[in-house]
Amino acid sequence: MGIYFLLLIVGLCWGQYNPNTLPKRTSIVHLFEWRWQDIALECERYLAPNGFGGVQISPPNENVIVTDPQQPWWERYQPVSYKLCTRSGNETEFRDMVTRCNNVGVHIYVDAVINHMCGANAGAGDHATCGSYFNAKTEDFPAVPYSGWDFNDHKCKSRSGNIENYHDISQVRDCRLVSLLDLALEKDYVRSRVAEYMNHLIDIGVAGFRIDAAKHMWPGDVKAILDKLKDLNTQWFPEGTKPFIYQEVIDLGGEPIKGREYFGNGRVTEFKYSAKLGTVIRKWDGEKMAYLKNWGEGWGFVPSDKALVFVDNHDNQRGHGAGGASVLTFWGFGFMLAHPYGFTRVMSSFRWPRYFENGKDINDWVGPPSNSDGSIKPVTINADTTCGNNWVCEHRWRQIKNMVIFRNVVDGEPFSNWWDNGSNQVAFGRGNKGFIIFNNDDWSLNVSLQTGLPAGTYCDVISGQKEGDFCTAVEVHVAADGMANFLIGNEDEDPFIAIHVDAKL
Ligand code: AAO
Repeated sequence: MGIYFLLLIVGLCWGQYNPNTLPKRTSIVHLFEWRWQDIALECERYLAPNGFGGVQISPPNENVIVTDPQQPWWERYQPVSYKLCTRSGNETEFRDMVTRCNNVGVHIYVDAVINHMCGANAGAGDHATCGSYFNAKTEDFPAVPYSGWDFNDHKCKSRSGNIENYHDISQVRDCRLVSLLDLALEKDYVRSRVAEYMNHLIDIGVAGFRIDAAKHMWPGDVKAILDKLKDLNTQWFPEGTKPFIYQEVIDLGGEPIKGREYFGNGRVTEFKYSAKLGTVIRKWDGEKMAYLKNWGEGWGFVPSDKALVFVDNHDNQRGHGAGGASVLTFWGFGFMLAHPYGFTRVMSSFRWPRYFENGKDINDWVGPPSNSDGSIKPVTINADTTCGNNWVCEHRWRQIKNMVIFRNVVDGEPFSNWWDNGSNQVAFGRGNKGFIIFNNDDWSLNVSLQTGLPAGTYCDVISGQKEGDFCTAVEVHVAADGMANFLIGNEDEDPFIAIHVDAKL
C-alpha cells in the first residue's frame, strides 16, 4: 500500500522527467531532418535491435517554405500551422512512423515549436508546406487560426520589437527571437491551440516533447500549456503516463534567465555540459580530464534528474545557438555515454559543404540532402552498414552504437573506481558492470587498475566488438581480484577502451 501510494505520487507529480523509454534503453537519437518513412525503417532495422530508446524528430508541423536561401534547415523553425505536413512527410506517414517505432519499443519525441510562428519578413501567400495561406505582416494564420491579437507586440518593450538584450528578462520572453512572430502565451486561447496540437500528437502515440526556445517563454505560460496535456496513448504506455518534457533553455551562466526556473515543467537542456566537456577534452583554459572526477552537479550543472545532455546539437554543430566553439563531434560521446549524469541524446547529422569566410561558415543554412524538386533524399544503407546520400548517421558508428549499449548495460550502477594520472589519463567504472579508460595525454598509458568487474576476458567495444565468440578488438583480462592492465598509445585511432559484462568472452 505504502509503496503503491509512493508510486502513484511519483507517477502523478514527476512523470514529465521520465523519458518513457523502455527499461534498459537509456538514450535517444536526434534524426535531424530525416523523413518519417526512413525513421520508421530505422526503428525496425537498427534502433530497436541496438537498444536505442527513442528518436527526437524535426518539427512535424507546417512551416514556411523559405526560398532565399533555398529551403534552409531552419525553415522548419518557422510554423505556419499545426497541420502535420512537412518535407519529412505527411500525417499518414507520421502516424505510420509512430506506430511502427512504438511497436518495436522505440519512442518518438517531437520538437515542439510553440514560442512563435514564422519570421516577420516571411511575406504572405500559400508558400507553406501544406499550402495553407498566411500573412506574416498582418500576423494572420487562418489555418490555426491566429490573428494579430494572439501575438506579443503590445508587451514587447524593445525598440526594434526583437530581442536586443539577453540581460533584460522581459525582452527575452516578450519580444521576437530573431524576428520570429512571438505568440501571446498568456492568452488561454493561444495556450489552447498549442495544447490541441500537442494532444493530437499524444493521441497518435508520441512519448514526449523537446520544447523549442523555452527560454523565450515565461515558465508559468509553459506550465499552463502542459497542464492541458493528456496522458500518453495507452496502446503503448501504462495508464496515467505523462509526456516526457525537455525544455531548450540555453543557460551558460552569464544571463539572468536560469535553467532551474523551468524545473517545475520538466527537464532542461544542460548546455554547460557540452561546452565544458569540449573545453576539457581540447585542454583549453587549463582544463584537464583529471578534473572530471566530480563531473556533474559538482561543475555547477543542474541536478542529474533534471538534465538532458548531448555532446553537440543541430545548432552548435553549425555555429548557431550557443556552445559552438568548444563543441566536440566525436570524442565526447564516449565520456558522456559512460558517465551516469543526465539523460543522453546522440546527434545524427547530414553533411553539407562547409565554407568559411572570416571564421564563419556561410553555408550554415544548407538543408538536408535533397533532390532538385526540393524533396528530402532517402537515407540509403551501404553494405558496411553506414549511410549513403550524405547522411552521416553517427548513431551507426561502431564506437557510438557500442557506447549506447554500454550505457544500457550499466544502467543504475554507481560511478566507481575513479582513477586519474593528475593529467589527461582517466578511468572509471559503473559498479560491477562496466569500465572505461581514456588517454588524452601526449604520451602512452600503461597501468593496472581496479575495474570492479568479475574475472574474465573482455572485448573492448571501441576498437572493435564481440561478434559471436570472437573479439575483433583489443582484449582485456580482468583477474580474480578485479585488476586489469591497460595499454593505450597516444596515437591510437580512438584512445580509449571500454568493457562491460555483455562483452565478456
Ligand atoms: C532565421 C534566420 C534569421 C531570421 C529568422 C526569421 O537565421 O536571420 O531573422 O530566420 O526570418 C533556427 C535558426 C535561426 C533561424 C530560426 C528560424 O538557428 O537562425 O532564424 O531557426 O528559421 C537563441 C535561442 C535558442 C535558439 C538559438 C538558435 O535562445 O532558443 O538562438 N535555438 C532554437 C532552435 C533553433 C531555432 C530556434 C530556436 C527558433 O534550436 O534551431 O532557430 O525556433 C545567446 C543566448 C541564447 C541564444 C544565442 C543565439 O547565446 O544565450 O539563448 O540562443 O545567443 O543567439 C556565448 C554565450 C551564449 C550566447 C552565445 C551566442 O556562447 O555564452 O549565451 O555566445 O551569442
